[in-house]
Amino acid sequence: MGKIRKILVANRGEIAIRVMRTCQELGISTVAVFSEADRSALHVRQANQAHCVGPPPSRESYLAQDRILQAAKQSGADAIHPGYGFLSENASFVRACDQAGLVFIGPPASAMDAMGEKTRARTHMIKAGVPVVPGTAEPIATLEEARVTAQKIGFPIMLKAAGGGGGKGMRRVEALPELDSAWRAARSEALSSFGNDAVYIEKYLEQPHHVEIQVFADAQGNTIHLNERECSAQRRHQKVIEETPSPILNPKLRAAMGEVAVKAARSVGYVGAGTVEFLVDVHRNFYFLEMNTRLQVEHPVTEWVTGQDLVAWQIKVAEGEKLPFLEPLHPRGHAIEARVYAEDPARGFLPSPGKITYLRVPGGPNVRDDGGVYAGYTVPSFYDPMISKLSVWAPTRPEAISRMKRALSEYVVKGITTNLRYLLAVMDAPEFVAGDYDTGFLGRAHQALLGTEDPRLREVALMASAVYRHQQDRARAAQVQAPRGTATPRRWRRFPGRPRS
Ligand code: MV4
Repeated sequence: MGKIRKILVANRGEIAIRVMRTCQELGISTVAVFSEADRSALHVRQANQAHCVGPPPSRESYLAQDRILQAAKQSGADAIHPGYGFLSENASFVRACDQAGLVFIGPPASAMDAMGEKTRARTHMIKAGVPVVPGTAEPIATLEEARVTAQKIGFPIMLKAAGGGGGKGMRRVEALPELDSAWRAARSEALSSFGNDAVYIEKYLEQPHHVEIQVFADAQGNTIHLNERECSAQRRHQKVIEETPSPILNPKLRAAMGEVAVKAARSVGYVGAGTVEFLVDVHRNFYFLEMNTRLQVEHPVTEWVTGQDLVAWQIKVAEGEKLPFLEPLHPRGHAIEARVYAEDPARGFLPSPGKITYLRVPGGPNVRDDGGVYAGYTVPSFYDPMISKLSVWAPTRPEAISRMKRALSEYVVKGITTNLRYLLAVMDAPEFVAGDYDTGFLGRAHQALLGTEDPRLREVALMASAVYRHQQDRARAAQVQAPRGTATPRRWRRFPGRPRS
């Protein structure tokens, strides 16, 4: 492993830009790949070179391993950074990179294999002495076995797809009579989502928190953690707000979780940046949930409090360098991230692709916008509608919340609908402000967060529109009253008509 000179970023949007920014600082040349829907995307403009890898559907472009590898070869890249999503956790792609002599900036394929399937990961973790949610390590073969096992564990239980993730193929079961139909539903959803109908059982944890630990390992066997991120503010398994430190951890619990996360990573021979996800129950017991073998969307909050560039260290570790920040690391202050989506909260968070006609991105002290769009850009409908991640840092949590509210209120996106107002409402939600919100928070607060329209604002809007119309009409009328005898088009003389937009 030597110095990397050129990196192909096998991704799009904000994360592709994020990775390229660090490459540029390190003097590393960048290659973008793009689909036909992304010709005018910002990540293409950020890169030193760009290769079209296929039609809009991800399967034929960003997920097409051969086309990505071909672009890497043609461009003379010596490494591939996968970002998150797409090919980032695909062990067969890692092997294909290895075979092509390309450095994959991420963990070895064997670590991905170990963590990819939930039941296999649970088996590894139990062996390593990592606490997992009580339940089975192996898939359940028959409905009869499910009945016996569920009764032994005690209801409520959770059926989970072995191949799964993201809440698919997951069913909560309150009591024995419901097991039959839940079993069938979980299996068929698991099969259609993951091509694998294997299902296992866990004890159901009521109102857990989702807390994850950032880990980092180098190829020399040094493994450390960089504290936690609180990610309980999710809706439908999509994170909306992330923060660090978690308001529910104390130093002792943090140290215990960090130690366990490092143990988990070491046990699978992990190298690079990874995240160990835990569920934390009401008694503050914590249980391994899964490991994400990639850089996470929410890594900026960890960068804020540690002052480190995680992408830079991914690259250095891939070059064979030792980790520089062997513990103790002393994270400072508080950071919050809000995900800005092109979606309409009032219409069930329906994606709202389309042309951005005006964009004002917030700035000022300790505000960071990881964006992937620009004014005049059309957000395509083919991909995830996240357009930016807004993150802030402050010495304390209340100050970080104030700063986030200030930054959100500066944000202006016209032409498409965004969740910006919803994000502001989250910052004002009593549960969030109190700092004790579990994974059910956004669901419970749903109506309050959508807010009600202020009738006075409706009146103001009507008046403004009447004034605007009046001015337009006067302007047109002035044009109509052209000097006598000039050749004013006949249609103008009758009535100015509606202003054309
Ligand atoms: C659970 C759980 C309660 N008990 N497992 C949802 C996504 C998947 N990765 C794990 N999930 C859950 N697993 C047991 N045994 C509750 C959830 C859960 C959840 C977890 C993390 C973040 C948000 C969540 C929202 C709803 C349910």
